[in-house]
Amino acid sequence: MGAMDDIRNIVVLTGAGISAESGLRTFRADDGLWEDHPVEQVATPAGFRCDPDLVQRFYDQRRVDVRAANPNAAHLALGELYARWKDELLIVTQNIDDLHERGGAARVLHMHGEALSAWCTTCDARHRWFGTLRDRPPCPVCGQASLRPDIVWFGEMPYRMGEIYAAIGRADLFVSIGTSGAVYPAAGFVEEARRVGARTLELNLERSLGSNQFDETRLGMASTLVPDWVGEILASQALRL
Ligand code: BJW
Repeated sequence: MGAMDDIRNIVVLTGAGISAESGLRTFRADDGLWEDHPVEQVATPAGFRCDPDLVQRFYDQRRVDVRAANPNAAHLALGELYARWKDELLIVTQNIDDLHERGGAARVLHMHGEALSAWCTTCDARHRWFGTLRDRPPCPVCGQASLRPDIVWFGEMPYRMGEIYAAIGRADLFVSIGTSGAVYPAAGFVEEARRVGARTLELNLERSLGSNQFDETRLGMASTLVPDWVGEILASQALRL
């Protein structure tokens, strides 16, 4: 994109596409997660009430998959940006994996929850969780067998929205990586970024639903596009210092 020399504060939004090359399936592709598991069944509170065993098994398997995956070049590039960027950088992810953290990004907001977290619906405690939930283990705090995946399903309020909108309000650049733009409120962040005067850049395999709202769209694989963009933005910072 054009002159990047006056960019200080950056908000990066990521989606399933950034983890696709780490072997984690996206949702809406032909071979995506929703192909085998209808969204109403596994990603809504009603689906959980209707068949908790099926939903717990689905997320038990997602937990296994996340632990087996490794960060790819896109996560690592954002980790490097995190280490070297001197002004504000906030990574907001819709992903429930921990590949940003393992790629070196220390501060990541998981707006749709985390695979490796369990939430007790009795006492509201959250626990880092590596095992299964389908066998109904007791909550380590209150002892009740009421742990569910700490995941934001459709109709539930995404996490940390106040912090996210505050960061967008300060942003000079908003970058969206590997998301189809099908799910709100994340799909509306680009509009908010434009409203506050930030530049907007999309890095994705194909045009997202909100693609026409971005100042610039670059199409390709995240493992190529993200390191290239990180190289550019770090070079612009070096020129400024
Ligand atoms: C690559 C690549 C490579 C592939 N390199 N790229 C306004 C209008 C209409 C509806 C609503 C609205 N506001 C709210 C709603 C309702 C609803 C919603 O958005 N519905 C839509 C279907 C329209 N939203 C909600 O309910 C949200 N809550 C909410 O709004 O609360 C307020 C409220 C509460 C109560 C009442 C009323 C309002 C909650 C949304 C929760 C989403 N949860 C999920 C599942 C949980 C996590 C999990 O199981 O992992 O989150 S759904 C699923 O979609 C998951 C994802 O985080 C999310 C986004 O998907 P993502 O990441 O974009 O993946 P894909 O597969 O769609 O796209 C991948 C992209 O990558 C593609 O474009 C590929 O091309 C690309 N790609 N390989 C680069 N190598």
